[in-house]
Amino acid sequence: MSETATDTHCPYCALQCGMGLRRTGGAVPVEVVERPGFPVNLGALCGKGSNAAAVLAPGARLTTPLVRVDGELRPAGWGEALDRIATELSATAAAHGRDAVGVFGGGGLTNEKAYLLGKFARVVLRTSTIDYNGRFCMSSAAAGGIRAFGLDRGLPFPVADIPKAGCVILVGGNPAETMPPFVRYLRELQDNGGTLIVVDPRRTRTAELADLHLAPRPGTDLALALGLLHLVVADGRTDEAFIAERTTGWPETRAAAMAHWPEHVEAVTGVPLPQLREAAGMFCAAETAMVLTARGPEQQAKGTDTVSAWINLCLATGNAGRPYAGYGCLTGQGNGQGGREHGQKADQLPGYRKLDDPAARAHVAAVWGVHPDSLPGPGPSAYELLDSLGTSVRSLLLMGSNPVVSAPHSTHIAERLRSLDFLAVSDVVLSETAALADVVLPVTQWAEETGTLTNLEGRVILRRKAVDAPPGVRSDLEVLHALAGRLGHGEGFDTDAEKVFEELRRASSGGAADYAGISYRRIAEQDGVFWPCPDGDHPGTPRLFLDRFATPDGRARFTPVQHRPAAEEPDAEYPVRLTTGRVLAQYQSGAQTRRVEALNAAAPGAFVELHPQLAERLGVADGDRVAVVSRRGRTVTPARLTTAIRPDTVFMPFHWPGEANANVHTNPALDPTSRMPEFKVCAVRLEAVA
Ligand SMILES: Nc1nc2c(c(=O)[nH]1)N[C@H]1C(S)=C(S)[C@@H](COP(=O)(O)OP(=O)(O)OC[C@H]3O[C@@H](n4cnc5c(=O)[nH]c(N)nc54)[C@H](O)[C@@H]3O)O[C@H]1N2
Ligand SMILES: Nc1nc2c(c(=O)[nH]1)N[C@H]1C(S)=C(S)[C@@H](COP(=O)(O)OP(=O)(O)OC[C@H]3O[C@@H](n4cnc5c(=O)[nH]c(N)nc54)[C@H](O)[C@@H]3O)O[C@H]1N2
Ligand code: SF4
Ligand SMILES: [Mo]
Repeated sequence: MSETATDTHCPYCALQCGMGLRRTGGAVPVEVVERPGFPVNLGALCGKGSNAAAVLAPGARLTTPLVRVDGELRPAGWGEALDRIATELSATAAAHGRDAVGVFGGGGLTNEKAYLLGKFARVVLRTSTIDYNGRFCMSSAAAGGIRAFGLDRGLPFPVADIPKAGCVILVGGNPAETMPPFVRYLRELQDNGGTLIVVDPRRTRTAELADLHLAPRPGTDLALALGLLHLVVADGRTDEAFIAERTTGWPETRAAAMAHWPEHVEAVTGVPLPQLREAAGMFCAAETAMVLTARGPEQQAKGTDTVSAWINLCLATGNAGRPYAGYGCLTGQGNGQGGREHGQKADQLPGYRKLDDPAARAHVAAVWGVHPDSLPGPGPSAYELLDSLGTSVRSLLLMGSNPVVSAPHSTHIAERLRSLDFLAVSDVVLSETAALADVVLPVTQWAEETGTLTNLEGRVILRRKAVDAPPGVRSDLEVLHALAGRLGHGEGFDTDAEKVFEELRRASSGGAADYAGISYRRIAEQDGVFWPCPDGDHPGTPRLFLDRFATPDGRARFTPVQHRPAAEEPDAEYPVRLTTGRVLAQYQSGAQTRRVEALNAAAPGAFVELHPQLAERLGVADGDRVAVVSRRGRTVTPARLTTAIRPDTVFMPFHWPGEANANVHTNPALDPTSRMPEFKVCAVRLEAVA
């Protein structure tokens, strides 16, 4: 009997491609089918999406709780596992204080889960120690956006607006591998006569499409943006009317840019001056233009200032606050956007409210039925939290992240996790981090549950349940409900996602990310609703800032910024820059995608990408094993030779654990504002391995 497909979305990245799921009755219980009607991807999926169902098979995933006994993880009942967690978390709080209990969340969690996890930390554990992996993802873009516009939403316009711009500068993003269906919008831009400039130290598949590719040294995007602004000012191409009417702070920013001579910028970035001039010319020639950043410029210890520098370029040329123009960030994880709006971030309450704002505390405390003074204050950022494990933080509840593979200086973080008194992990698979836990909880996945996520456009979409989970598996919401109950909070932790969403609507009401007018019914009827949407009659807000920016005076703020070197520059001992990122067929720490045969066939293992000139000096041929050595450790992987990378730079993807793990090397130097680690540049040397 053939059955109609359930409309839902891919479990992976922030594009949240629409897909259909049809039940099979087999070991892989559903198959992925096209959902051509969803406007963002129009039926297209990448290989991760089309193969997503494989991880639903019982053989690929966890189906029973595990509890560590005599040093080994053994199958256990849910009662025993939950009792153990509740007992250990209480014991830690009693012995070391409430902040010694930590919570670590993930940007892949639905809005409902992220909301309830934050509430669990603040109301049940009453700990300030909560943050999430989104800190490693878009935190610099968020900080830069708030600084300039008073609000952070990845893209302030729908993706379908991108082809209508005259010029797009894409800085440090490789959507041809990280969001393939998105590439259609870049192609349409060019078909419409618009130009695409890609800034990346590597000539990626995305850079191949560009009209102009700038290949700076990793970590020099801030200088590059200042150089472009300098050229724009020197050529008299600023939009003085826009600057006067809609911005503040231009004189200081103008002065800062004028101090950065293009010749100096050429020397710092390695981008030839004629290319800088060409880029500035293309950007200014367009009627409307956009700058889009992704992790390349953001994952730096100066990521926030770098984002500000690119926003300054937009503001100076009048490319903000009007249609088909502006600055946007391509968010990363499935719910990278919503995950930072509803309270799992160290400094935030639901609705993108600030935890240190008395009015915000009063509003949310009223929804939660607690006294505002009982809410803890802001806590440490993700890396600082992980770094303090085993010292000030003694027990950790982790939901939706695999930091053993994905955190910077990963060997250090693995050691910190091992030194905890107690670690509980809820996951769908036995990740490298779950393997270190004292208790592992097997939870339901995307196709087995309902919930909302907010995509890179700020569009709130609905994940629909298509199939029952195997017996023995429970949802994250059920986990939080059960733990809250054991810790004295029988009420206020619903297990029904829609009921949690109804509470989230009230908690977010009046906040910057206002979801009050969004309902499951409206999302289904409208193919998603864009926040802010303050009431049921409000249509939602696909385009932000058209009339005013979200600052107190309604004007966008310039921020004067200065270039500075990376936290770790090459020297005689470590002469090469290492940068890191992604490949098409693997997702993040690989916890899910390394369990999918088709994806492993396409991307079977780690490698280090280097230029033939560098390889020749080392005496290394394509495929040879090469050691990469940094101040933090050593990895051995095959060499992949390509002329597409700068000869002074090497690249490693971070999807694999162990001796191939790129994060053995990455430098946990943090951005002072966003607390983003410097994933995108550190110093290494390479050695041929016999
Ligand atoms: N296949 C796949 N897709 C994914 C993911 C995945 O793991 N795999 N993860 C998702 C998530 S969470 C995210 S955050 C996004 C990330 O999406 P992207 O930002 O597109 O991905 P990255 O590969 O991290 O980085 C993009 C590019 O930055 C370049 N780069 C490195 N250093 C620098 C630098 O200093 N300056 C500049 N300008 N560029 C630099 C790299 O060469 C790389 O090509 O992808 C999402 N989609
Ligand atoms: N060197 C280097 N390191 C990086 C980056 C880089 O560019 N370079 N990028 C950084 C970025 S942008 C990101 S976003 C991080 C991501 O890094 P991680 O946080 O490690 O991301 P994932 O691998 O997606 O881990 C998610 C885990 O949660 C599980 N999971 C999935 N869905 C659910 C759910 O609904 N509930 C529960 N309980 N578990 C679930 C998955 O099985 C997986 O084990 O990596 C960062 N690390
Ligand atoms: S682009 Fe992202 S959301 Fe779309 S199918 Fe691929 S991983 Fe899934
Ligand atoms: Mo990310």
